[in-house]
Amino acid sequence: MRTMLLTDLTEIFRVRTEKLIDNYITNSGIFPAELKKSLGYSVLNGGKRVRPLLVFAAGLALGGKLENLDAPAVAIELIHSYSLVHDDLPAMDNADLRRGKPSCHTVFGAALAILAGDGLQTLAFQILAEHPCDLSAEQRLQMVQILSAASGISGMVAGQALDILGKVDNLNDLTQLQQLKTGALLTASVKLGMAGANQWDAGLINFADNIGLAFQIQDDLLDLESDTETLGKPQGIDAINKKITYPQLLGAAKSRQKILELTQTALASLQHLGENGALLRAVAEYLLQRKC
Ligand code: GRG
Repeated sequence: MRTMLLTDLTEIFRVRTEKLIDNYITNSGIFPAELKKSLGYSVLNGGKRVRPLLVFAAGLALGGKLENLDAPAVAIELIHSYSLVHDDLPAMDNADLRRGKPSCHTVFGAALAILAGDGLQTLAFQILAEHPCDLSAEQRLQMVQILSAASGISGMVAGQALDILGKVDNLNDLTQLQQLKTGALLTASVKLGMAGANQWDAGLINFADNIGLAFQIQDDLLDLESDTETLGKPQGIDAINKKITYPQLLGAAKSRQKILELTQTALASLQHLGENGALLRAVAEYLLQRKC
């Protein structure tokens, strides 16, 4: 029953996000047709939609209006999807499978995959500026600040650069790298939800910081212990690319323990929200159970 409820909630927001994205890509006049196909292929392809879910959960927890959370939910998923397209390129992680399908560049070629990523990235900011809803200009500007800081040179791109440079060899540096590469966007999801609700809550940022790190450790474990079919991306790619990971530095058992501790800390930061924090708690539990 409890699992049913979690599944239903994540499903409702996944479907909502995908309908909105579909509207912006499939039902738009994007030209040329190959570009449009590569955009749709890269984003309407079965992702879990964790970041939009966090936007909705955070915004609704603080009394935000559902319609005002649509633009940031879509924008962050577009940014995340662009990062996956570029991450899979031969010059980066060189992965030929993503979300269970051949990655964008293997279908459309590297040049179009780079352009698809660029297109998704810029569309994200256009949607924040223009999506019809009653967000104020100040809220939209705040969202642009949050998303650009988290995805750009003080966030995800910096984390990816550290990763590509391959110099990290200890736990502190690995944590910094992962906070930038993966954590920044997860924390930004919660911040975008707060901006949509026009409320600020430090507890929610603490929640996001902790589940963000737990998410990455779990990603490392899944890459080590799962299989390609379940993951929808090449299993063992970290070892192939000689990436340093948490299980390598801590061992699998301690990594699992760390995920539980971080999730406990995250949940404790929601106490003051009472029942309003139920959806955020559900997201944390959903992430603990995820298999891909
Ligand atoms: C600027 C050329 C250029 C490239 C940037 C920044 C970047 C490329 C890549 C970085 C990001 C990256 C791939 C981080 C890993 C984060 C991660 C754990 C992704 C998987 O997220 P899930 O599990 O995936 O939410 P789904 O498929 O469910 O959306």
